[in-house]
Amino acid sequence: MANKALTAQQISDYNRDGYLIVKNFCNAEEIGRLYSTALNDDAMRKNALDLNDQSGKKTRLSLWFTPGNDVFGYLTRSERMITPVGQLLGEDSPVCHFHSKLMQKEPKVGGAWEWHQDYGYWYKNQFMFPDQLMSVMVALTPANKENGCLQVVKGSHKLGRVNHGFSGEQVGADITMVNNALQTMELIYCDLDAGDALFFHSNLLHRSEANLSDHPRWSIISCYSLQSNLAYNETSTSWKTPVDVVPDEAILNWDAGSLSNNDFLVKENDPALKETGWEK
Ligand SMILES: O=C(O)CCC(=O)C(=O)O
Repeated sequence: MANKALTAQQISDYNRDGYLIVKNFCNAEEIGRLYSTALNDDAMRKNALDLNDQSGKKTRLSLWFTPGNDVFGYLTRSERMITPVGQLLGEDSPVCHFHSKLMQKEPKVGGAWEWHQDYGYWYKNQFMFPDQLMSVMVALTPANKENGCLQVVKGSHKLGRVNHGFSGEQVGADITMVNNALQTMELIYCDLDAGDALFFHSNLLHRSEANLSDHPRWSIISCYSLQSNLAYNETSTSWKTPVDVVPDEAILNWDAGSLSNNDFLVKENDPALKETGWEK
């Protein structure tokens, strides 16, 4: 991606639709380095959590808060990432990294995600402003209808937050509201090639189906907030710490450590996870 800044048209598309796809956000060499770290880093593997979907299929992810000096830290702190995120969230306050998740949807076993808004989880952390929260999914493998790509309801971020209840170990949006939204707005399958990025608003309704194909569907999802967006019920700290931005070349050219020093979410130790489902 040669030019880091989004165009006025891209910003207006995001504001209208609640999402934006940027093709070739990472090149093949960068994805190669990220994907091989995802597969081989010990800390990433040891800290993977399995969450049950409604049907009991497992969806595996590793989640950490503070972005480090590893190849995923370099991606999530890169100018290429932070410049557009700042444009979309508003440039009057520094961008902070809430957390990142490596989503590991294995062939045949990778579970579904129920319809939800990310703010359906995050209002429990008492973040004040959903417009100042967003996620960026970067595909490490192709994602398509066959292997359970993300589905979004175009424009649904304008609904505001809808009610959420529990669904397996996940949180699910009120199905009446989801069905109303699906009758009113367009359902989009976000077909991504490896290296493409999907930027989406914290109130965008989205889900994904299980991966019943023979191919893995792996991605990293990084969530960002602005420093001005206070979270009154969140014990991690990176959400209020401005991102220490690195040049894009870091992803390929800088020495990258293991993720072993990262502050991973540990399911067993997290009271919120035990009591009320996991804290996404
Ligand atoms: O990766 C997926 O399939 C869904 C993830 C998701 O919905 C989320 O992290 O909010």
